[in-house]
Amino acid sequence: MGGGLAVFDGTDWTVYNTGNSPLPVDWISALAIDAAGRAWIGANWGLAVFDGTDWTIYNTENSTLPADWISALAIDAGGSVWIGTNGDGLVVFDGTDWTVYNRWNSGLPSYGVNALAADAAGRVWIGRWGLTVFDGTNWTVYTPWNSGLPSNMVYALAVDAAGRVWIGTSDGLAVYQELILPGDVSGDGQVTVTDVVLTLRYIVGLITLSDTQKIAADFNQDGKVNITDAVLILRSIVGGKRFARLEDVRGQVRWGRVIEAAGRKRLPLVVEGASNVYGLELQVALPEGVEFEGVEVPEGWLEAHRVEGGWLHLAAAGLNEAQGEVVVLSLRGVVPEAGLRGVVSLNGVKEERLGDEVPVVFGLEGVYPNPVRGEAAIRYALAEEAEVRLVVYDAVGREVRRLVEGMQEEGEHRVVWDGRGEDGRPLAAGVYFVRLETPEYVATKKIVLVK
Ligand SMILES: [Ca+2]
Repeated sequence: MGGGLAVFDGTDWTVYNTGNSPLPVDWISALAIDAAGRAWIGANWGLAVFDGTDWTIYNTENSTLPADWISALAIDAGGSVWIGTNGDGLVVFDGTDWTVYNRWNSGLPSYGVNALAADAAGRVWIGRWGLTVFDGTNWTVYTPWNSGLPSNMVYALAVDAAGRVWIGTSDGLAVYQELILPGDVSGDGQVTVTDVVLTLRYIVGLITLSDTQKIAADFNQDGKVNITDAVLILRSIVGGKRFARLEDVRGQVRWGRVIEAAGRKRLPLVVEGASNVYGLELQVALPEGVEFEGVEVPEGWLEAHRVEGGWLHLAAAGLNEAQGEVVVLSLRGVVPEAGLRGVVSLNGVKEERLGDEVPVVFGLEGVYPNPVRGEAAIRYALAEEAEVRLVVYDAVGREVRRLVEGMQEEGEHRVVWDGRGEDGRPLAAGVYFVRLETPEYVATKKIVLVK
């Protein structure tokens, strides 16, 4: 007797071993805890999962796990379990399939794995002979010959909340921190117009960015990526010149008169008394029957836009000041005289509502974007103060996330859903429903979550 798995809660030690649990051996060589609180336990006979009640054992006899000697474990941001073996490569288990990476089919420099860690950007760090990082596509190997790693024998790994990688080697402890060049969204080592375009495309939801890319895109480091950053990145490319402060933006935003030409409607967005307008983000609802055809932005400005779920989302930035008709939308259909309802932000600093003269429709107005990648804004309006429940259900009607529960004021509300369930874990791709309930009113909208 002796050995086994011990759990210390601050007061008591609970020991699990072959005598009192289904553990097949007492020698435990790797551990990881997943987001659901389950313990993944590795030893030289396979892998055990303990959820606090039940034990599940995986080994080469009862599963397609390719090796029995488990030397390292880590769980990535998506919930997949990474399993390092002593000599049979690296295995990833997504809950269904076991995928094996080794020297033959990947960039791994050795057959065995001593240590594993997963970072917030979805990368897996692998220690044994050197330090290898796998981003899902590429394998990069760091050794004392191509990096500051003090030894090529890596025995332990951890990633902290700031993204630093702590590396235990045979020759001391090393800490690795990636340098992120502000504005270098593409990660090619320089800041160019491409980075501005990527930022604009990200703002309107055309693309997603990794955590590292978001840090690079957040030029003013205020924790969010918006049109301010796009303008600042653009300015950093030109450099040298003195630019007006984005905070000094002035002007009154309104819709201009709709003009019909060649079967199309031109709807200008006017900034009256504009001063220091260098960037603009616009989100407007397209009424039933109104189709978006295109957009004109000031000369020399860059823009990205996206039309989805009845919404137009536009982000534009430039080095020269915009005045007068800053944006002109080209539309088809019956455009309301009062223009379109929505929100506009100048420089990412000054936000104004548009088209408020249009009567507000009460109820669940929409989900944007839909399909949802990452985050979606759910908009609804209340005719009067009311007790509100806003809940997301899965396709079979199970409640997966309660977004709002309580009294809310009359008027418009906007709630952001991050695609996660009540436990904070990302939900699987598929069909969901968001349901708004007040004592007077119930409405449901379908949401498609994509990865
Ligand atoms: Ca920012």
